[in-house]
Amino acid sequence: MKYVPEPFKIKTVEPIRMTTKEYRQKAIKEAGFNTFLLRSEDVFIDLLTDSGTSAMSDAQWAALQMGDEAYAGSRNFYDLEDTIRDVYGYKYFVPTHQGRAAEHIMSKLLIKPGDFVPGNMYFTTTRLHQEMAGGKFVDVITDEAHDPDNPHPFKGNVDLNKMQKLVDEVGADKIPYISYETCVNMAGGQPISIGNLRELRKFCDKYDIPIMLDNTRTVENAYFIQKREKGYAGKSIKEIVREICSYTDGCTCSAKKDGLVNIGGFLAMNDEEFFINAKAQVVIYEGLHTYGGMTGRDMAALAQGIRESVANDDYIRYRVEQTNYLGEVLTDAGIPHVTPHGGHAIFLDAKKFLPHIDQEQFPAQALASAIYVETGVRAMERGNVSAGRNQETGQNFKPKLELVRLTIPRRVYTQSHLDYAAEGIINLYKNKNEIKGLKFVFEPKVLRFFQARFEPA
Ligand code: PLI
Repeated sequence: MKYVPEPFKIKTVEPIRMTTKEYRQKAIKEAGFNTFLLRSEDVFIDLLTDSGTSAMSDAQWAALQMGDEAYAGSRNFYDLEDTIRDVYGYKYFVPTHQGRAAEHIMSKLLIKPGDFVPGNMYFTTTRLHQEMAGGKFVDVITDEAHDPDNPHPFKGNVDLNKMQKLVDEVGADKIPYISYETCVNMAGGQPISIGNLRELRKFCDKYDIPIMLDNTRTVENAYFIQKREKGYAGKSIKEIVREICSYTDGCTCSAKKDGLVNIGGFLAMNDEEFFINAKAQVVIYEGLHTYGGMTGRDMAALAQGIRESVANDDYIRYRVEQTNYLGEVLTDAGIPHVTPHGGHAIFLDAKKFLPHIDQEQFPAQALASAIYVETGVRAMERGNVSAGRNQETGQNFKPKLELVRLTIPRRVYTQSHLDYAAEGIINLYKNKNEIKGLKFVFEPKVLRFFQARFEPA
C-alpha cells in the first residue's frame, strides 16, 4: 500500500492560508531568511518541526477537563507516574516544561567540569547543556550516520570502537554517562537497533558508565525495530519500547513528540539518589516536583498521549509510513535526500541539491528559504547554521550533513498536503541554479539557528 490510511477521522479543522510568491518573497526577507522568524499565519503547510505540533485526540481534549490544578500532589501527576512506569518502566520521574529543561537538570547533576559526554550524534540543546555544565560532547555514532546515502538500516547505532577509544584516552571516570538517542534527529531520524543497545549495555557495565536515553522518539524507533530487526516482527510496539528502556538507567524526554502533546517533558531514572537530587533541582528551575513545568491538565493530556502512542500498532505504522510516503515521492523524482527515510521527517541533502553553494554560505538555510518562497511550505535548516561554532577554535563546525528537514507533525496533514509540498520542491529543483547562498547579518552566540538573520551573499 502506497499510503497507509489515517487511523482516525477529522473532528475539528483549522483554516490555513495560501499566499502569493511576491508576498512570501517579502515575508522571508523580513524574517532575515530564517524560517524560525516567519509568522505562522504566513505559512501554508508548516513542516518546521514535529515538536509540540501534534493534533490531540478527543480523549486528550477530554483529559484537559480533568486537570487537578492543586499546587501539590495533583492526581494527574500520579496518573502520569503510573503511565511512565507502565510504558517506559522507569521507577522515578520529575515533570519538566519540555525536554531541554530535563537536559539542564541532568547535565547539572551528572557532569563535572572536564568530563566527556559521548553521544550518538549531537542534538543542539543537549550539547549546549552538556557544555554549560563543563562537559565536552564526543560523537560516537557509527560512520554510516554521516553519509546521507548509506543504506544501513540502523544508522543511529553507537560505534563501540569509538567508545573504547574514548575510554582508553580519557578514562571511564571522566565519562559520567553516555547520551543515547532513539531515532537520531540530526542524522535524519535514523533508528538504533536493540542489538546495538544490548552490546552497549555490556560495554557500559564493564566500565560502570550509565546509559541515559534521549527518549524523545522511542516509539518511532520501536516501529523500525519491529519492521527491520530479526526476532521483533511478532512483538508489539509497547513491548519493544519497554525493552529499549530496560537497557538504560534513565532518560530525558521531550514529550512534545512521541507524547502527542503541545508542551511537556520529563526526566526519569531508576536511581533513588539521582531522583532526590533531581527533585531538589526541579523546585529551583521548574516548579514543585509534582508538577515541574506543567499544569495538571498538561499532565493529564500527556498521560493519555503516551498511552495512545503505544495502545495499538496502527497509529505508529501510519505515522512512520506517512513520512516514508513523502520520501518515496521525492525518490521517484530524483530529489537528493537522506536514505533510508527517518521516522519524523525527510531530510533534503542541500549539498547535492545546491552544489554551487559553498558550505560557508549555508546551502541548507538558503534552500529552506527558497522552498518557502516557492511553495509556502516551511522547513528547517539542519546543517552548518544549526551545528554552530567550535568553542575552542571559533570555526563553524561544517558538519558532513547539510540538510533541510521537512518535518511531519503528528495526525495533522493529509496525503494531499504532502503531495503539494513534494510537487513544489520538485519544481524548485528544476530552477535550483537560481538559488543563492547567504551570509550572517546577526549571529546569536548560542543556539544561533533560532534567531539568526541573513542576507544574500
Ligand atoms: O524542544 P524540547 O526542549 O522539548 O526538547 C529538546 C530535544 C531534545 N532531544 C531531541 C532529540 C529533540 O529532538 C529535541 C527537540 N527537538 C526539536 C525542537 C525539533 O524540532 O526537533
